[in-house]
Amino acid sequence: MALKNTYLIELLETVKKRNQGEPEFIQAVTEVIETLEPVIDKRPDFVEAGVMERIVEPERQIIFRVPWVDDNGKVQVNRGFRVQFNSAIGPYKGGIRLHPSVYIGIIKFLGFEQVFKNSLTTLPMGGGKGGSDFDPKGKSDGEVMRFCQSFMTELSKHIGADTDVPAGDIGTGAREVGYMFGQYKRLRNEFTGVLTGKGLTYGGSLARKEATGYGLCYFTNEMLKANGKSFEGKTVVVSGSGNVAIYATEKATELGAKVVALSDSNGYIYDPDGIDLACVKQLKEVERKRIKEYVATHPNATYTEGCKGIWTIKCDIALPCATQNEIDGESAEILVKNGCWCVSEGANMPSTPEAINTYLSNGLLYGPAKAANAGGVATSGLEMSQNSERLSWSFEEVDAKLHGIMVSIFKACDDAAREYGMEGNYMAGANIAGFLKVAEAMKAQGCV
Ligand code: NDP
Ligand code: 2IT
Repeated sequence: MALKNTYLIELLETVKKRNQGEPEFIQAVTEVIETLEPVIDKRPDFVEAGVMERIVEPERQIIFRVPWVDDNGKVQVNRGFRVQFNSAIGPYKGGIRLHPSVYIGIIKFLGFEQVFKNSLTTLPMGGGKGGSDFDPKGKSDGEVMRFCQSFMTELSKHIGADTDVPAGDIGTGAREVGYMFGQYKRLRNEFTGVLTGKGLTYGGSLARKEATGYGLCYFTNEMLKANGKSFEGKTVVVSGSGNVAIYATEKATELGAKVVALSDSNGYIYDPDGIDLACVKQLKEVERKRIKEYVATHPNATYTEGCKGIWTIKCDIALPCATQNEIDGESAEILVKNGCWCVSEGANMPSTPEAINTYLSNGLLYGPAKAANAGGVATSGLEMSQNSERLSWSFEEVDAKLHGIMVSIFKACDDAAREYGMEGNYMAGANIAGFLKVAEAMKAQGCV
């Protein structure tokens, strides 16, 4: 989409100049600015209040050394990040990514998207993100613990239950959150809800583990219903085999679909009989093994090296749940050619701009990440509420609240898209609806 508003064109130029070498961040900002054009045309008050210039600049960026000692007694040094992007509607909130590809541009794109996503949840949470280029793969529990303790020793100076509340993301699950929480508690001598995604024995919420994948399916189901369709009897491809992918597979199956593929960063499995999720959970959640091990016990399933080929599998619905830019223009064309009519995003920014253009120009139902995967952080918000009132709710209660939030997010996206004359463009709807609340709050609080 080409911008016409000269103010926004200049703003985007400034963002590009100021953030050179950070293509993921520029990609995320470009999409949002382009879809906000009709809002800005209508709301000169936001321009006057400098909302746009402020919303594309993080409030604070912290970069720090993370030294730790490996099992051979050797000192290792990683780089840690926390980007506190926007606190207009609540304390900074967002996950911690541990992956060798992490650098400031990745954390900034994730923090920026988190601002709009958290706004869509209707809960009072600002946007932030953190991480490190540490790779938990192949490390012993002791190494992961020493890394997490060192990471938290510095991070603890910048976060707090009413300031900034981190959680999981790629490479950060219950084990890592546990080690980080333990270190925070020791350093501060306080037991507060400073992290979410905690274990159930020390303040975690039931259904947080399932929330992103379940929420993705609840959102997608609303989108399908609104368009006279359903999951029933449909063939689904899910990428990744981590937290989001596993629980998206579980809920899609429960809703009557057949999930036939999963992947990891080495390759993908195809099982025409439908994925045996108990086996995947054992392999991934318990044994921390590679997805290719699945075929050893499933003779009808095949394993193929390389991740991209997963998008050549014929399906009705694709749920990318691995990582950013995993579907490019070429893969999107293949999906469409093979009859796929719905893409809904569990991962953050999994589709390149070319892929999104392909979905929209071919009339696919497209559920954008900021809305479709908001169930994880929404349930983190519910964990914060439970921690604050020192109570814990039942699985059913949390799941029902999550469901209600995902239904309302779909409605907000649908309504905003219609209001701005882009009916069915849920990406535009998500960006606009998420933006409006934050923009109003920023304007009301003055130039801060
Ligand atoms: P996990 O670490 O549990 O799983 C990540 C999965 O994606 C693994 O199968 C991993 O394979 C694969 N993957 C990661 N990086 C790459 C890569 N560069 N190329 C190919 N495959 C890759 O993470 P989550 O399931 O939590 O996160 C998945 C996505 O969902 C991310 O985009 C995350 O930001 C997003 N998300 C997560 C939420 C949450 O609550 N956890 C909430 C909202 C969004 P391998 O094991 O080989 O690395
Ligand atoms: O991208 C995301 O929304 C997450 N990784 C979850 C963040 C959170 O605070 O639960």
